[in-house]
Amino acid sequence: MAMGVAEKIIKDHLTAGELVSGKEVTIRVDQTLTQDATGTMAYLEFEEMGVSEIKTELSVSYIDHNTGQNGFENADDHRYLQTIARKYGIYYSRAGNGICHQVHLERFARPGKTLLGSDSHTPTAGGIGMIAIGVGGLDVSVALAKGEYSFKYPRIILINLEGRLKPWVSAKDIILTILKMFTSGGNAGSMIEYGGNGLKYLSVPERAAIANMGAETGVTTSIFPSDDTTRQFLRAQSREEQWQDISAEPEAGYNRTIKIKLNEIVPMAACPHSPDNVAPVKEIAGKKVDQVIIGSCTNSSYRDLKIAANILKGKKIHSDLSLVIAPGSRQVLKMIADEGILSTFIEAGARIAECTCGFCIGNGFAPGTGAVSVRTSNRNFKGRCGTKSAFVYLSSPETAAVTAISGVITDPRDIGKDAFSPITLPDRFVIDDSMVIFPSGKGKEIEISRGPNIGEPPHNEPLEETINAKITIKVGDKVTTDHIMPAGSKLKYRSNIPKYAESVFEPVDPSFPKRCKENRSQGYSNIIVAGLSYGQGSSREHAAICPMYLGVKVVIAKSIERIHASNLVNFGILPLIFKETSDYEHLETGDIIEINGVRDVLTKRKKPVLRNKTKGVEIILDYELTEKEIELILAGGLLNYIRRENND
Ligand code: MIC
Ligand code: SF4
Repeated sequence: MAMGVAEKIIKDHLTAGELVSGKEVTIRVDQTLTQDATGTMAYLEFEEMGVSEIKTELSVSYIDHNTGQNGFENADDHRYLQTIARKYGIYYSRAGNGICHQVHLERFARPGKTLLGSDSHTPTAGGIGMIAIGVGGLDVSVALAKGEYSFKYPRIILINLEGRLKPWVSAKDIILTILKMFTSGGNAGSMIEYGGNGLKYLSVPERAAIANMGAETGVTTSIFPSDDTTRQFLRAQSREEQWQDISAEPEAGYNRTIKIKLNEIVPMAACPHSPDNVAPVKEIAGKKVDQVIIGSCTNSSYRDLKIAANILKGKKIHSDLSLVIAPGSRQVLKMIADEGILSTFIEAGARIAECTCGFCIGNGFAPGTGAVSVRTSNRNFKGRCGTKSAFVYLSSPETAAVTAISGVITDPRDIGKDAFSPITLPDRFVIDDSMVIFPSGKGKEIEISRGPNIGEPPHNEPLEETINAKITIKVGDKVTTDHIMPAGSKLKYRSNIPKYAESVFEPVDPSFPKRCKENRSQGYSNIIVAGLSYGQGSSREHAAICPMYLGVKVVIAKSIERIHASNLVNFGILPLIFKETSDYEHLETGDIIEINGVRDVLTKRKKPVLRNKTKGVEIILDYELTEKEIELILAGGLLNYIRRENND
């Protein structure tokens, strides 16, 4: 049967299951990536598995999220990560080397391979023609220990990009257009494959920007073919021997096909407070802006900074606004320095930030009260930037750069076609991997360094027969993992669960942890009730671990996003969905509820019935769990399950 790009690679890596949408498949994992904010917990979990070596071809631990090192906790985490990397033969990309997705694309991503990463934007590497999936830390630690990953085989959507973009319109505008079409919810269980004659005009970093922000639609991943453009990119990175031709066969079948004419795309921006709240820049033009930031794993490549510099050359930024440039990697930084692009930014009045995530995760550069910030990043959830009252717009580097000059949101096409010159990538990027510590083969004697802030991953108990609980919180639609587990200044507690758990739901209802404790002291478990697309956004498994630590046993929602749903299962929290969404109205915070015989119900694949004792109503619930996931839930999570397996 004729196969598409995704199908070919998955088939090539299949160790169990069939390629049928919705059915569980297990694939070999060739590569993993972690970053410091999710990595510490992932490696602590990996240590619990008691294996002596990793089973992947290549694994990289990146330090990029929290590099500000306010307090000792951060530096201690980095030291822990460095020693554990050396012990187990994992590559270690030091702070300052760049953002994991950008560096991985430049130096490690390979067409035809599979990558599992403990960060939701891992699909960025799909731009080079690999299957790259974002998951929770525990899934990465299992992949390190076993070399495998199981997931539901997705429905594959083919997006054909036809024709060519007009001047001043770029990859970010394509993905924002797609986000407008797809929205940020309801796409779990799908993946996107790109094709079409327009691909030849899109470089690998541009493809990567599109694959990166595919994460905001909630799809499992996005992938591009590996063609001559890919080969050229790898050649410029001195890795041409890693290229292989991977294209879809002409008769390949897809669950859905969409055509996008690139010459019809116009500059777009995601308006506050959701990446899918997309509008043409023309419609919002004229809005006064206080801050512009060009950076993040979406738009911080050499191409992105060069086009921004072309716009800023010889100009000064508006006096009422601050411009920040955060290059994606040390390679990008070195190249813009060598070519004088950095000077252009400095002369224009830009502030230069480290090559890290920083601002994107609310770690510095928080806008002022009620301020407007235009950023090239991928998430503008309320408060994520560090200021609850701020308004964040997401745009292309082109839109960001012209806006920095004019002081108001501006359509880059206003500069005029004549000023436009397309960016061509260099024949050779500057290559210097000296900020990566390579595996030495001498791991055995390494002693792992553990600072006082580093705890142990908590375990859950096996699922009870009857759930007797109080509804601890009821939230609405599109509640993100940033709402559940804020990052920013709290990032340093990622390896200290008791401390981090004090911040669960802080942006929504800071009294949540206290209520959890009260309910437990009265003999009740805790339950979270939510609307549509619960757990969007980040892959942070802390959004499951910390609620678990506070005694949350069940989440009931209208729908739950993919990565968060697996994180819940991994930590033994039962993810249930309403059979009838209108039943959401029958549950309120404080209601006492009971679900009887839940172990038996799950084992026999029956529908759980919830009795709301406070309101005197019964509600039928449902779930989307594989056989394996049910076993994990019954065991109280994946760590218990593995421990049991090891003891058998
Ligand atoms: C994010 O963009 O929210 C993060 C920070 O990169 C997260 C991971 C994390 O919370 O550590 C992600 O996207 O997975
Ligand atoms: Fe880092 Fe932001 Fe990318 Fe997350 S989205 S990996 S915080 S740059």
